[in-house]
Amino acid sequence: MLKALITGVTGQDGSYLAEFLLEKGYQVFGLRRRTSTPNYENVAGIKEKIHWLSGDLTDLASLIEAVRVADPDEVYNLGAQSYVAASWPQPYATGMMTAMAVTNMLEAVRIVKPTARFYQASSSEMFGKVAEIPQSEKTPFYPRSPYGVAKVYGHWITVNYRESFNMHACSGILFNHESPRRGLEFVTRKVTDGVARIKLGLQKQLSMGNLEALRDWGYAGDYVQAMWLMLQQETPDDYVIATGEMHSVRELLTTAFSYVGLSYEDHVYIDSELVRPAEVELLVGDSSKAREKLGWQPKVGFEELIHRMVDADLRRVEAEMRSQIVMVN
Ligand code: NAP
Ligand code: G4F
Repeated sequence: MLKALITGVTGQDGSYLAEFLLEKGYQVFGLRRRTSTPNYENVAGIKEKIHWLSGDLTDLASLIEAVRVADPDEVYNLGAQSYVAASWPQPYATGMMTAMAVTNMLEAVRIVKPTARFYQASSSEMFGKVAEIPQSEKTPFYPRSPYGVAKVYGHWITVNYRESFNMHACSGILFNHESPRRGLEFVTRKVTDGVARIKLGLQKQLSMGNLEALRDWGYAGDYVQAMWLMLQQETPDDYVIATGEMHSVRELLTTAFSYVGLSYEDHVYIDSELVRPAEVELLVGDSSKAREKLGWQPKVGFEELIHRMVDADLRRVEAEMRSQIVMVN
């Protein structure tokens, strides 16, 4: 039986990847750091099937022990401080969790199990102030946030370990991908959660930042398959994963509000505090290499994705309302 170790398993991508690998018959080990309020919501359906290991990406000894216990064939390094906006107020912590942590994880693998295949969660944020449209594996990086800078480090240290130690290390340069499990602070989920609350009468207004930003939004469930495909190749390499379609935050608002018969203009206001110190205005990916070499392609389109997310938030908020009524009675 193949064994996989996933960092960030409680996050959006980690939970979809764990489900995908369990389905394929893998034994899945999940690294979990200690938090004062543990949150297993994303992995609720598979919690008992995961072998839990205690560790923190900033603590090399814990990672060495995790790799020793799991003895993995494949390691997926998805853990990070992943919210771009938080990287300005917390630049050092972001550097430790998103950049230096990659060296820690690579070192743990190199020392304990150098033959294990390694996946690094790189990001389209590395393209930042984009040098060309669309962005491919050949596009130069110009990060625009401490998060983007940290991801560039993580990307290059992965390439460096591949070249220095002949490790099977891949870097997936993934464009934005979303789902009902997306954190509530990210723009798609903030909007779909806001739409559900407004529709159900719990909220009237929604504060937003830059509505003109353009993103290439795909479905997380499709993207974790690309991670796995990368590690099945004989030769390790780097791949852009994207839909190739670009939409603005304004279009996102129109799509989500109109789906429930509302108009975003009646509810949205701009809060200048939400506008970033340096913005990534536009991201759109060229994933032809992944499509040709991995045979990967996205299945869920933008509109379907946003509709699914609104539906899921409507169900969740309604359930919360019902349980509150029961508690009051
Ligand atoms: P996410 O939902 O924010 O999940 C992040 C995970 O990292 C959580 O499980 C979190 O655990 C864990 N983590 C954070 N700091 C840690 C530490 N010090 N030690 C151990 N675990 C730690 O992120 P995601 O959207 O699934 O993204 C997964 C990865 O892909 C991230 O590296 C992200 O930067 C990258 N990425 C994401 C996208 C995207 O559009 N989603 C695009 C490109 C790249 P807790 O529950 O304890 O916080
Ligand atoms: O949803 P976002 O916060 O995602 P962002 O910054 O693109 O980063 C995400 O994708 C990256 C891949 O490109 C990942 F590496 C990263 O981990 C993360 O998953 O913001 C998207 C856009 C930005 O331009 C932002 O300025 O939406 C704009 N925006 C406008 N109003 C807002 C808001 N973003 C958020 N979070 N909240 C707003 O109210």
